[in-house]
Amino acid sequence: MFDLEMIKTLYSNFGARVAAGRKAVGRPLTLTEKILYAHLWQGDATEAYDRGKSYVDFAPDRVAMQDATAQMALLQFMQAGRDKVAVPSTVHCDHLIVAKENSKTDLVRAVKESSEVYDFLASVSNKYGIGFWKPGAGIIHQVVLENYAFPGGMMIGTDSHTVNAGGLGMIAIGVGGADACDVMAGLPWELKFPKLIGVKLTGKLNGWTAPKDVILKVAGILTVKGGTGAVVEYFGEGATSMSCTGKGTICNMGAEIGATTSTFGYDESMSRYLKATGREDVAALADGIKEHLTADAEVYANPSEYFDQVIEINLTELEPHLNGPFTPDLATPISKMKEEALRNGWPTKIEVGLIGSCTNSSYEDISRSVSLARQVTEKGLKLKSEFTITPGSETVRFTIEKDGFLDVFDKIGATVFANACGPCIGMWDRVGAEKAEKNTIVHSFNRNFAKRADGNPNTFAFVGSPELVTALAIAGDLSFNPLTDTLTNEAGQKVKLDAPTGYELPPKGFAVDDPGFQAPAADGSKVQVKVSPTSSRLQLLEPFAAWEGTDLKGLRLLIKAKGKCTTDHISMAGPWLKFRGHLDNISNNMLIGAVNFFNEKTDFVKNQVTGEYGPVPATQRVYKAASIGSIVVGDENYGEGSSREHAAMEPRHLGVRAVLVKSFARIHETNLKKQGMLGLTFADKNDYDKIQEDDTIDILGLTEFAPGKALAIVLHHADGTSDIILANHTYNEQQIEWFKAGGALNIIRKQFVK
Ligand code: MIC
Ligand code: SF4
Repeated sequence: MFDLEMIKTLYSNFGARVAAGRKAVGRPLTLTEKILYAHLWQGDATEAYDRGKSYVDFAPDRVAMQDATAQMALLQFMQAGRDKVAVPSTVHCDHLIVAKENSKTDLVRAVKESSEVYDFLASVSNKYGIGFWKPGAGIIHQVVLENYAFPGGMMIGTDSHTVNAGGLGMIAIGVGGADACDVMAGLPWELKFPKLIGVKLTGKLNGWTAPKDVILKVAGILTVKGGTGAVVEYFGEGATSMSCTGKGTICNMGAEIGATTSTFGYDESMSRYLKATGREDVAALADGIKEHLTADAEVYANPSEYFDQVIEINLTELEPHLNGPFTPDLATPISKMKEEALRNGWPTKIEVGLIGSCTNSSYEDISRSVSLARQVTEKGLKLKSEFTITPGSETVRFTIEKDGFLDVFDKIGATVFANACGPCIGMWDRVGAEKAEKNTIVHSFNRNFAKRADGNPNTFAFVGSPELVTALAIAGDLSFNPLTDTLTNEAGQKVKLDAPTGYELPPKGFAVDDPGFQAPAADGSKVQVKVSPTSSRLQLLEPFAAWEGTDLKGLRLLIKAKGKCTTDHISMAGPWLKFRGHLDNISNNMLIGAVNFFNEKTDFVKNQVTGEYGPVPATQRVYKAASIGSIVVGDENYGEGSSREHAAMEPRHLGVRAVLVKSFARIHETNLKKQGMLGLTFADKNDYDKIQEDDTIDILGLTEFAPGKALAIVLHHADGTSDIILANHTYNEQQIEWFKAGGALNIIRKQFVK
């Protein structure tokens, strides 16, 4: 068991900290506020913070990193000049494993292909006191839930789905590597005090409906930007009657509505989960302070007085949903799918059903899917689509194998991939994907942006619960509604699938042979970290140059991105994941997925020096070589999706000076600031229309750059006319210092490196 002493210490002060918070705020507190006020960097609260406005310094208990982001986080940490991490931290190897044949073969291949990166991560972890979870151990968020998450704790992680740990009553937040670097270096972590969204769950889940449907429904209501800057707190009888891992699923996919995080109050389901995962002591400690691990009674009795927004969902009436294609907030109840698919021309033949991922691979999820898979044989059916399973951790995989579930899947012809992200992040060597044929897949992951799973822009991906995905894979048909429709079996009879059933936790307990953990050296001072100067996968970082102290003039427009521009569009994953530790090489994917407003094409922009059209990265490299600064213009919710700071570091590295958009997603905006970039928003969103392809652009007001003060942008158009527009920003004093220093790390380095 990890962290027991740390949890004891935290809990021993928790009540007093909460009381100080309550006194400062002057009213009963939500759970979110309790956890936040209990983690103030300064200790006891002395003032009430303004939700959605105040920047506050926090002291998180823990840091988690996955391999694709840890490389950059740790390359930055190595520059900070510390001997050891200041708070408990872990690295998890899960993103770099390509799913192709089966778990064993795929894992062996990945270890061979990525040995340089794994060795680097293992040795940095060993040196600096970081716990290391080997490839095959599982997906970061599942491993964290099983081992580290605890009620009332605060954690940050270099992955947007860190929020999964809200299922165990944490405030767990996804951040860029530079933020993780601060906390590991012993510095406070800054966050704008969030707004609060309360979701009251009444009734009880039943039949085909699963926890996933709660978040699919919430995503439909709030959309991909509705949660921005807010923490979503779930409560009510529907919350307490749900499993802890089900709560994890709901919190996990809260990343898709842009929420800072989501959480649930401590309850019996969490206690049961803690006990089942070998943490009886943590459960006992949590029982001891349980009144502080949920909101004050007045809050849930009268939610609209305490939350900025309240949503109510009756679980008894909630229908299974499918969200998609191409965006996780397009929610369709299964009973409406037939007509919606017809109306929109979505292909209804399902090629592949994929279950698992960090979102949905609990013992409960798998057992419920198995109850459907069993009916294939029992009812003389045949699986109509391909079907794959990616278990979330070795503990889950070992246990479901022991309990005979993998045999059931095997019998119906399913493939079990390695305990890793695999198809969820484009690490899927899908046969025929390069043909770019229009096709449909259904999965239980969380994201379904274009090209995400298999690189094919014409794959229509729909997100559903594992049980619905299983039923749809059996039917092979997107318009099949298992609640009402029948299937024709091999003998020509009409049969109906029984609703799924399963176990919240393994009746005979979890088991595992080798969980895949490697503890760090007690004294890492002798451990050598090697990075070959000729490596194509790892590159030591050079500090970025400081701001030149003047306004930025004569910038060229690199691209005016149209519509959805997620971090997948800015820095694609899949085949590019292999360059996550090499800034110059990965910069060759910069913005290649973004749609150019002027010609509707991707990766095809006008080079203002030559007048010719070409790929975005190559064009930017021409500007860089000629020392011409450039600017990227974007639409709403720019940088939605992941925490990958590469999406901010690549433009920084290649000489883009500013990103000017209608609105930002939270993590990406912070990542830009951290790397010393200018992240600006149009004061008047209509000014987006004034940006022309041949514009030369000045940014004025930087010498008086101050919080709350807009900057002026001059657009010099090619016809000799010009427009002056205003750009807002959210930089506070400290963040302005990051900009001036050329990046936050340049400031940290000064503190530690003598
Ligand atoms: C994702 O789901 O997009 C990822 C891959 O897990 C990312 C992190 C990354 O890009 O490495 C995330 O969600 O933060
Ligand atoms: Fe991995 Fe997908 Fe989860 Fe991201 S969302 S951590 S890629 S399984």
